[in-house]
This record gives sequence, structure tokens and C-alpha cells, in this order.
Amino acid sequence: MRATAEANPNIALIKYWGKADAALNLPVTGSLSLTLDTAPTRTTVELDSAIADDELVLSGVAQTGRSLERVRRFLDLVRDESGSTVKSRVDSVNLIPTGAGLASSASAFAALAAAASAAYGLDLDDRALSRLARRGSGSASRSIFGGVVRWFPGDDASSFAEPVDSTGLDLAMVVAVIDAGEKSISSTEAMNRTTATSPFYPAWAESTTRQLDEMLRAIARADFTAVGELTESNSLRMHATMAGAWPPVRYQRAASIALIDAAAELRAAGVEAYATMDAGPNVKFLCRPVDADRVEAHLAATDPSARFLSARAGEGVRLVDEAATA
Ligand code: 2P0
Repeated sequence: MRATAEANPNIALIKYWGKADAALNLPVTGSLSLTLDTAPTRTTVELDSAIADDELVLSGVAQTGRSLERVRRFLDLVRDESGSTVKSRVDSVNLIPTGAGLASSASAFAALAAAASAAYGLDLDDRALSRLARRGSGSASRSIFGGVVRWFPGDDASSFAEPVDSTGLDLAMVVAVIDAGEKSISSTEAMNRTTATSPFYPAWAESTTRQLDEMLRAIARADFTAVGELTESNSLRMHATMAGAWPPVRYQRAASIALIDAAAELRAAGVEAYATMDAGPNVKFLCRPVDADRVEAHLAATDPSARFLSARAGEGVRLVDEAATA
């Protein structure tokens, strides 16, 4: 009747940008990500037959409106499957607040999927958990697993994530935080606008499918350079596709572009760092762990007002034994 789970954020190396089915959160293309070892979300779900509606507390603040509505709809899916009609109290915190905008919907809905399914007595394997998390937020399907993760397009039954063997690749991610505030336009709205209005969208979908295949081959041969080049290229193509939407969607700021240039400078100096951006102005750099300090130093010199966070590959979602951690 009560369960707690933790999940980490993930950063896509091959991006998810566009839905084939908005109700089921089915993506147009496959995507691939790295689960980080920082900024976990911890979520407790507790059934309470005495409450008339679900309640949501985020970082100690009771929620109303859209975030509560989104969680209610998600809990309805879990109730449908479990046959229960009992409402719940959901309490969620970011265990290591990074102020990096890394407390993403990915970690949030991965943790909620694991905690809610356990609290309602569903016995889901990781694949079923990934499909459930997908319904809350597409990228959450990937945070069920640790390390490098691939999310398949398809139908409701076949669109889930699974881990990818990345033996021989040691990956680090340096996050440059330009602005930790709210994003100007939600990723859901931005991707729907892009698919509906950008003439570049069909080319994006075709190119991403191809780059995902290339990425899987690069990972299989532990080719760090190819992984990095595909990562930076796929991100630039996603943002170019958004720029073609109307009204245009643009997350890149002048400071973001300067940091992307700094990655090219690092490479010219023999340090491999590759930039990637999501639905916000912050820039993430894929590099080798041994180079992370040097990457951060050069980025800090480029943008003295940015803050930095260094991460490695992290683990997938896990249930937390509250008695043991109390
Ligand atoms: C990704 N992003 O692959 C892409 C790249 C942002 C840019 O997944 O509508 O919060 O909840 O399924 O998962 C952000 O989108 O969107 C995202 P919904 P989500 O990581």
C-alpha cells in the first residue's frame, strides 16, 4: 500500500523528438541515452482510502493544476491495471538538487512508475515498467535502465527501452548550466509544433533512424569518436529542425552557441568533447572521464557565469527499502 522508488535522469545521445501517437506517447523514431549517476528523484506513493482524490507534493510543496492532473492520469493507468479505485498521496523530491534542470520528467516518471506499480501491487518486469513510464513521459521509458539505453518506436506493446552493452566505452558527461530556470516552452508542446509545422521534420526522422543505427554500430565497436560525433550531429539536427517550425522553437542562446564552439576548440587541442542540447539552453558534453576536468576548465574559461556538474553512467530505477534508510 506504500512504496518508494528512485530514478536518475538520462541524456539522449540520439534524440526523441516527435510523437507518432500522443495519447500512448509513442515516438516517431527510436532514441538512445546515457543514464547519469546524479540528481536522482525519490518518490513515495501511498494509497489512502480516506482521500477523495490523488494528492501530489513536490519538494515539500503541494501541487495543483497541470502537474497534479498529469500524475492523476498516470495513476489512473496503474489503477486500471490493478483493479483498484483507491486514491494516493504522492511525495517526490530531488535527492541531490543540482539546479541544472536535470530533475527531469524522465527521472520523475520512472520513479513514479516503479513506486506506483509496487504500491498498487502490480508485479511488473523492467520491460513492462518501461512501457508504463513511457505513458507518463517518453524519455522516462529510458530511465528504467542504467548506462546506455535504447528506446524502440512501435506500438503500445513494442515501444519500450532496453539496455545496450557498451563494454569498452567509458563515458562521462559534463553539464554546463547556463540557466536553471523553467523552460520557455515545454518539450511536449515544442515537439508537437515541430512535427506539425517544420518542413524539415521528415528529413529529421529519416536521418535520426539512420544515425541510431550508426550509433549502435559505433557502440558495439567501442568507437568513442564516432559516438561523440553522432551525438553532436544529432543534437544540431534536432535544433535545426525546431528552427524550421512556426512559430520557431529555439532553445539555443548565444551562450549555448559559445559553449558548442568551445567543444570544437577542445577537439582541435586534442581533447575529445562533444556537445548536446535538449529542451533548454544548457549544454551537455560527452567526454572520457579522464578528460572531464580539462573539459570543465575550458568551458568555465569560455563562460565564467556558467555552473558545472560532472556525471558518469548511473544505475536504473530501484525500489527503496524505507525501513533500511530511515
Ligand atoms: C530526449 N527530450 O530524447 C529528448 C531530446 C528533449 C530533447 O525527451 O512529451 O519530457 O513527456 O514524452 O520525454 C523531452 O521530452 O516529452 C525529451 P514527453 P519528454 O531526451
